[in-house]
Amino acid sequence: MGTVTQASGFWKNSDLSNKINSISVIGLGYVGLPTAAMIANRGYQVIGVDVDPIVVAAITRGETPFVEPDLDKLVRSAVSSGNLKAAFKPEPADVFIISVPTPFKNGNIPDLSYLETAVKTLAPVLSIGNLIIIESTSPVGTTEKIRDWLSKFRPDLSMPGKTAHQDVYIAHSPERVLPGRVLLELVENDRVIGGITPICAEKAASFYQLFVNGTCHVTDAQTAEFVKLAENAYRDTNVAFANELSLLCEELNINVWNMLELANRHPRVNILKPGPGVGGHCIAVDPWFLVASAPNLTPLIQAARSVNNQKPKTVIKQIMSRVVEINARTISFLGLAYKANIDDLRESPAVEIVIKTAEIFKGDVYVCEPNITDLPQSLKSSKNIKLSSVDRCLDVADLVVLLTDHREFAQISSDSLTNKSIIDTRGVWKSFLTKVTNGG
Ligand code: SAJ
Repeated sequence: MGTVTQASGFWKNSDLSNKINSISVIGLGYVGLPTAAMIANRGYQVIGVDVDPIVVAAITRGETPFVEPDLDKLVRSAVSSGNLKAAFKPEPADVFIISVPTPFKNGNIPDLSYLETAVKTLAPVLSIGNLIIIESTSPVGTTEKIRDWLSKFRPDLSMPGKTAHQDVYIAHSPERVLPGRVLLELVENDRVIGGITPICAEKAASFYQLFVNGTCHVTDAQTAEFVKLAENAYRDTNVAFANELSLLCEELNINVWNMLELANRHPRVNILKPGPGVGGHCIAVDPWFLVASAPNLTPLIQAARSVNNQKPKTVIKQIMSRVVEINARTISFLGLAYKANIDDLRESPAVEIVIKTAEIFKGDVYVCEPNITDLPQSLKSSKNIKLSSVDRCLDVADLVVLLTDHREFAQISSDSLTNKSIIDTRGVWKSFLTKVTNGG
C-alpha cells in the first residue's frame, strides 16, 4: 500500500457483495441520506441513524428534510419499498457508514465530538466481520483514533493494525460529492479508499463497487484523509486567488469577469470565480484541519482562508459606500444560501453580509431566498429584515445586492433592474451590466 492502486484487482479476491444484507448509515445529512437512499433503492436493507427527531420523522414519512435535486423521489421510493428505515440508534448490520459532521471549534481546532458519539453508540452492536467506513472529512490520524476508541469500547474484538488477526475492518473513504449534484457524483465520482490495513481497504472497495461507476483507488487511511483535505484546501486557495484578483480589478477599474474569461482561455489556467466569500461546511472548514496539524508549515492555506474570510467585510464596506452615494433607503439582497440552487445557509457569507449590513443600515432590508420559507433566527432577530419574493425585492429596492447565483436570479431581465443601483457579487448579470461591481 502507500501508492494509489485501482481496486478492481482486489475485488475479485474479497468479493463481499453476497455477504452484505444490511447497511447502517450513521448521520443522515447531505451525504448520509443520499447514500442511504441510493443503496436502499439498489435492494439492500438500510437503517439510517440520526439524533435529530425532525430528520428521523421526515424520513419515516418518506420526506427529505433539505433541498437537493431529485433526492425527494429517491427517499420516497426507498422508504415506501421498506428498504430504508430511520432510527435514533444503530442496530446490528454488516456495513456501517459514518457520515456525521466534523466542524471546528474555537481556535479553528477540529471538533471530533460527533464522530466520538457515533462510535460510542455503534460499538455495542458491532460483531465479527463488520466493515466500518468513515466518510466524514477528517483530520489526518482520525481513522486510527476511531479504531482506538472502538478498541476501548469493545475489548473483545481484535481491531485492525493491532494484531495479525482482525475481527472487524475499518476504512476511510471521504465523501467528495458536490451539493447540488450529489446523486450524480455519488455514483460517477472516483473514490479514494484508505484502509487501516490493506484488507480493510479491499473490503471497503468491494462494498463501493456495488454502486460506484467511478474507479475506487485504494490506499492507507492517513493518505485518504490527507487527499480529501488537500482537495478542499486547493479549491479554497483557488477561490482566494480569484477573490484577490477581484479586489485588484476593482481598484484598477477592470471588469473582473471579462478578465477571467480571457485568462481562462489559456490551456493551463483555470481560475475559479470570485464571490462574496466562501461558505458551507467544507471549503470554509476543512483547510483548518491541515493547518491544525502543522501551523508553521501552512502559511499559504492560512492566507487563503484569511482572504476568503475578509471578502464579506469588503462587500459590506462597498454596500455602505453605495448607500451614502445614492442615499438609499431600501436595500434588497438576493440569496442567502452559501451557493447556488440549494437551501444550505451554513457558514454562508450572504448571511453574514445581510446581518451586519442590517445592523448599521438605518433603512429597510428585504431578502429573497427562494429555497427557504422562514428566516433563520439569526436574521429574524433583526427588526428591519423581511423575507420577500423576488418581485417585491426588486420593486422596493433602491439598491439590489446579488449574493447567491440561484437560477431564479439569473432569469431576471435587465428591464426589471432599470433605475436600480446594483452590486452583483457573482457576475450573474455581467452580460448586461455596464459597470460591473464585484465586491472589491
Ligand atoms: N465558490 C466561489 N467561487 C467558485 C467556487 C466556489 O466563490 O468558483 C464558493 C461558493 O460560492 C461557496 C464555497 O465557495 O460559498 C464552497 O462551494 P463549492 O461549490 O466550492 O464547494 P462545496 O463546499 O459545496 O463542496 C466541496 C467540494 N469540494 C471540491 O470541489 C474540492 C465537494 O466535492 C466536497 O465533497 C465538499 O466540499 C465536501 O463535503 O467536502
